[in-house]
Amino acid sequence: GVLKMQKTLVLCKPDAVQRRLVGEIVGRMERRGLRLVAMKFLHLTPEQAAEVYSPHQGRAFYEPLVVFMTAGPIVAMVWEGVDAIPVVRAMMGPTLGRVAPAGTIRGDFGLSQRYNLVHGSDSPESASREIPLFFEADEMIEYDLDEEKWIHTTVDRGGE
Ligand code: IDP
Ligand code: MG
Repeated sequence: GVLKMQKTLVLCKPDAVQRRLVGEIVGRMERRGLRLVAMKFLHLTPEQAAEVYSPHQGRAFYEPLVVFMTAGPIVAMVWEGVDAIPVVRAMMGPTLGRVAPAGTIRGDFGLSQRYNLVHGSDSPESASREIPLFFEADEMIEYDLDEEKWIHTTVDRGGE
């Protein structure tokens, strides 16, 4: 079929930084075949965290989520790849770590529903809203990875 290249926002949340799991998370994305487009280390203000999670405003977990997301620095990244949005979601596993399957980031490293290590955009619409909250257009680096021709085919090489 036609390959759908997508960009997705990934955050290593404050618990991932504190638990020194950033390299583990980044390494999984690299090894999967995704391509790093942008990355920064930052400490969110409450206003920024509230904006990131504004779709959840009013939910019981919203205020403590903002407190958590501002409790320490985070790593914000954009990753690109074929179907990168659902691929990253599958790599993360479900929200609640203790039911997340082994092999997922949350299932391998977490037990909590709030302290769940990683964020990934859940749809193209979310990615389009979330990426500009962290990155200007000129902070997104487009480049070729020589190995990419071994990661997926292209239409001119017969598709999937
Ligand atoms: P997701 O990160 O798996 O997409 P969402 O439902 O979008 O999960 O919730 C955003 C974040 O809010 C979660 O990753 C988690 O940190 C926190 N959260 C969600 N539901 C709960 C809850 O019931 N208790 C505590 N924290 C929650
Ligand atoms: Mg979500």
